[in-house]
Amino acid sequence: MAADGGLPAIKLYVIPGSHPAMAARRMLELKGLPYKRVDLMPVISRAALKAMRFPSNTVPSLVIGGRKLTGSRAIAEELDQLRPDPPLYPADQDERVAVTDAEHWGEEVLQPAARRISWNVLKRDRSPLASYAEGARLGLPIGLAVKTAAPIVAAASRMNSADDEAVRADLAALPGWLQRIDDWIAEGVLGADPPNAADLQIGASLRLMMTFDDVRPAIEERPAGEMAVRAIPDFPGRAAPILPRAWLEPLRQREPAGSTR
Ligand SMILES: N[C@@H](CCC(=O)N[C@@H](CS)C(=O)NCC(=O)O)C(=O)O
Repeated sequence: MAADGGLPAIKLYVIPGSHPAMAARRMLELKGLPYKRVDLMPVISRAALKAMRFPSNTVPSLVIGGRKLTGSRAIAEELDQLRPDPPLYPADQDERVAVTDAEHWGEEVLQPAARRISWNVLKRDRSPLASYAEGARLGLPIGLAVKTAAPIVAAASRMNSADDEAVRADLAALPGWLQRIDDWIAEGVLGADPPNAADLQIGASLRLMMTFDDVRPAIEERPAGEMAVRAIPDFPGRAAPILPRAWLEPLRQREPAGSTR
């Protein structure tokens, strides 16, 4: 069904604090497409999306003119076809391949790591949850949602394998990942203005990681962090330091930017 102005009606299903959902929100904003946002509680979202017969049970999921699709990459491609300007993918074929490769890596490597770190942090202390739900309409008061969130946080940690060993390994890998992102920025694959699909995919994961006081200092002052803030200017949520100091050691050992040693 067409919404006002001949555009199809668009409804985006998100979970507050979800980084791929935030990437989809930015895509719609950048393209100037009006849409209705539906906020879902984590874990419960799976049953809701399944009942609505989306292709998969994760967010972001999108209804567009009655058609249902799931996944940040599928959504980027769909929106680029619906409204090509500003483009999320370069017109030049080689550049497009480079951006799509970076986008895939962002979805497959960085996105799950950011998710594991988040649930591990929130498992240790649920009090920051409300800050991630800022502006969300969950159908119950945010305070109540947070108070009753213990089983949801436990289930989400389990479902996303956010165990200590995995998260410690993610943090050890992060400096190498950040270098890879900085390199892509130097090569012009990332850092486009307006942001491309890979900037939004990778930027959203970095922005989520930057809500953690433990991790933000390792990201914010490097090109990767600056790119992420340009791509996604607002990302709600903040969690005070909580992770074991030893896990953060690899993040402190970075050579100064531009060092060739
Ligand atoms: N890689 C997919 C997956 C998205 C995904 O796993 N989303 C999470 C939220 S960040 C989700 O829906 N989780 C369900 C849950 O928490 O129960 C994408 O980019 O769209």
